[in-house]
Amino acid sequence: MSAVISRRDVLRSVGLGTLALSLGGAAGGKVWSAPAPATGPKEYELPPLPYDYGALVPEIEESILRVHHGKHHAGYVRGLNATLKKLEEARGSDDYSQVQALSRSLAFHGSGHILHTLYWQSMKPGGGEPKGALLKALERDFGSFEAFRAQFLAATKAVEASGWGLLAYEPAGKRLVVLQVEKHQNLTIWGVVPLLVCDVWEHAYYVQYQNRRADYVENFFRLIDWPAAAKRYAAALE
Ligand code: MN3
Repeated sequence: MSAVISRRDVLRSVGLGTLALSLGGAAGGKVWSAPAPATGPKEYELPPLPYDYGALVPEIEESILRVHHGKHHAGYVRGLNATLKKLEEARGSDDYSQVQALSRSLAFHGSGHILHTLYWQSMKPGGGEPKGALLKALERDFGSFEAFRAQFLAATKAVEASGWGLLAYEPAGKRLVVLQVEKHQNLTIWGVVPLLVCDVWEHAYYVQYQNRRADYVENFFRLIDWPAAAKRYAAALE
């Protein structure tokens, strides 16, 4: 069963939110079909490509796209759902002995899913050139479109081993940046919106707690401003 839903909804359903909308330009258009989001907690699903497997020939061969989407990306989605299930079991049995490996697995498969979803949406047959607000922002933050292009190509070519070249909007400074994503499993899921955070660099607690980080973390937990987190959560859903 599938329904045509807005690009914004599709992006939200995979957690891309503002980042992807900023990259993608126009929001709100009904640009592709995807399974309608289920109500309540749901499993992640492999989104269909927004074009045919052969649509990017000659730049990308059909066989590459078929395996990349149907095997690699699908594997991330399966791994993400399996990891979430294991975390649910850990909570159920109050057994967090595997939490480090599971957190790594969550980040690895979560970022793999989000970045591949964005990758498919970052291309279209024939491509094109930026215009409007995105072009103005590229010119403002990189000096010119050509300078952005040079930096993006250089950074992406220079990613060490496996990874990604990424154009992103940095909301604190309200600017576009080019990032190299090395080992996307390094403990984040790209595109997440932070709601609350606990600093566990030693400078945050060592003078008072020395090596008793656990005590500090438990005391931090008592200090959490939940209404503020709730506001950030509401804003993230907008
Ligand atoms: Mn890939």
